[in-house]
Amino acid sequence: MSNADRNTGDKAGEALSNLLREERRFAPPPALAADANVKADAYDRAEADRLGFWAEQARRLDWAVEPQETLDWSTPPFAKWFADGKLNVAYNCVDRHVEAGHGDRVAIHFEGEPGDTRTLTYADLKREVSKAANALTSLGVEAGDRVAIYLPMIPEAVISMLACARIGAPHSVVFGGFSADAVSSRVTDNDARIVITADGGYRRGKPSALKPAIDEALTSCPDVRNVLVVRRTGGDVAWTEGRDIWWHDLVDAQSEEHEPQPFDAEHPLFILYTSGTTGKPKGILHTSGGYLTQASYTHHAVFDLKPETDVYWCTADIGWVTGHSYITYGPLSNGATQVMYEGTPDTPHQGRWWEIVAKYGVTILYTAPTAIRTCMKWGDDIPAKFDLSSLRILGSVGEPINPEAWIWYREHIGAGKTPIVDTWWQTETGAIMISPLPGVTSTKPGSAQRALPGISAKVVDDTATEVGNGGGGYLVLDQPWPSMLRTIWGDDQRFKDTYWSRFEDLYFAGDGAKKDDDGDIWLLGRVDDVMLVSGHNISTTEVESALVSHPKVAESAVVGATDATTGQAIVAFVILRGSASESAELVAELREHVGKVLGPIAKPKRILPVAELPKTRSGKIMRRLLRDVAENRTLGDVTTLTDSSVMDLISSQLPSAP
Ligand code: 6R9
Repeated sequence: MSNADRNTGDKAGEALSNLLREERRFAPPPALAADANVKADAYDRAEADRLGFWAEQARRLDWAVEPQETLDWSTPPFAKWFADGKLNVAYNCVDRHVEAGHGDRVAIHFEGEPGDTRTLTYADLKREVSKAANALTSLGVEAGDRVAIYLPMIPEAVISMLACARIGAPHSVVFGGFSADAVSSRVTDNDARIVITADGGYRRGKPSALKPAIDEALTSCPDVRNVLVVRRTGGDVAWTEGRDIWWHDLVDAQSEEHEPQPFDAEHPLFILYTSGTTGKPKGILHTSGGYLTQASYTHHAVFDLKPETDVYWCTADIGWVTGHSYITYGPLSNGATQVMYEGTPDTPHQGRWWEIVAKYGVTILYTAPTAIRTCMKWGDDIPAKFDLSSLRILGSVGEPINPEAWIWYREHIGAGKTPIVDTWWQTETGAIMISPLPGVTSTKPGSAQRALPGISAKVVDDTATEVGNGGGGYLVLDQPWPSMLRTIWGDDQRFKDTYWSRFEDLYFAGDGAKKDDDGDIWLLGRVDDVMLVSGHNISTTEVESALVSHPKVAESAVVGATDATTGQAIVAFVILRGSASESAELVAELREHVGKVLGPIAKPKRILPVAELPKTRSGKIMRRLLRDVAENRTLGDVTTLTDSSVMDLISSQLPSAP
């Protein structure tokens, strides 16, 4: 995204439009297009009557009281969708499928990391969710009370979320890899009185304890009454009598009957914290009817789910919004059969994911660019050993996907034929906003392309003026959408300041974007990550994509470090591919390569080969920490890193700055 780009006389800007010169196009397979759940007419219908379109999508759900009112936008930015309707979210995700005669359909094929498996049909899920709902009620949980969930990727994670939804108790899932501090700050912020956790889970071939983090966190959360503990690993746990309760003691003793009560469409469903780059984590609040409408519709439209025949697998963790919307609420509201995997992709071998795809006949796979690039690094021969012919749609989420990784995904995982849906959205948007439709869109490697039917996204400049085709600027949403966040928990002012103050009446997503000549959207990463080099705005994403397009580079992360002459200087951290070895010649070659692809202005000043990059649990590179390294500062907050030792590794590998 760049001012320079908009200035057509600017050579650097022209060179930086390289990404937009990606000319490969992939039309949908004809059979898929012919049978697609959503066809091109959906765009026109939604365009003609956006609210009518969403009212129609709301009818995908079973309402106890059908809504008459679609949107109340009388006090922006506080939206109410379907406000006079009433529904029970868990009923929509479970019971109604059983009532429709699909009780025997598999809801979850669970694959534990050690190789243990469990199959839950929709009838099983209904029993488990009902028992868990009764258990929570027996602990005094009432509608509106918050429940914190800190679990590994096991079925109880989904069961707990649905049990909370069933009794109207908003859940707050905290990623199982987060520290005790992260748990206590979240529990304190939303005043949860009950925590659901496990003794541990399996990661990288061994049990990894969870309960100790809860015990530590709760020393500063005196109001938590009970901790419900799932036994997963069988490891020893410290026990606080009167507070801690085994799940199998309490839940298994409950009745399998539970009558779901309807709640208002605007009843809070969950709070999920996003860390952002600065400040304390924001508790993003989502409510029931609008959220479920859009999670359900987008899952149906973007993944073209056919519940009778598809086997769907989203590799995200439940602690990320992707796990909420595309493991729990979207797929289950649509009656999907899905795979849930507990562990890491390389345990016990680097082909584990592909083995799982072959074993369950997965037809739809949804994962993140970071995982795709990791698989690329491990080598083409690994997926080649497995039968992946069941796959028919591949999805990507979390970061811009480099064209290089996109093509690899299609070729090596999708046999050169599956559509790829690159889905842009955020914790705050609740559900997918910009994405190709697999039966409609001719896809372009690296572009999320177009707002979904019913969604309006624009790219604007500093003055909120929409840019033309070929222009770049800020991504904004100029119309409310059903699954939009309702506020930041307990802080309406921060909600307004963070998202609605940069531009009047527009939701500012914080991402930079460009429009190509067809008007398709290309995401360029967080605007905080845009570099200003000698007066030119250069996006980290573009320089990273240029580096990854070199055959010897597997992954890269680019930051702008303060520089006396140029304002900011481009510093690139690169992970080399298997056989490439580090040398001054290679670094020079990479600089030249970037110069050739993007133009001399984008040549990194320094290129530092490293073994690992610091990432969040959802696979986003923490450029803030790399900036600290590049500018020789002490590191900021590392609590949301997947592996906090990587920063020590990187620091120890680097020569000090010149
Ligand atoms: C779902 C999720 C949101 C931020 C978002 C953007 C980045 C997500 C993307 C993408 C380019 C995509 N992002 N999907 N960037 N292309 N397909 O990731 O939510 O964790 O809240 O992150 O992720 O920068 O603003 P969340």
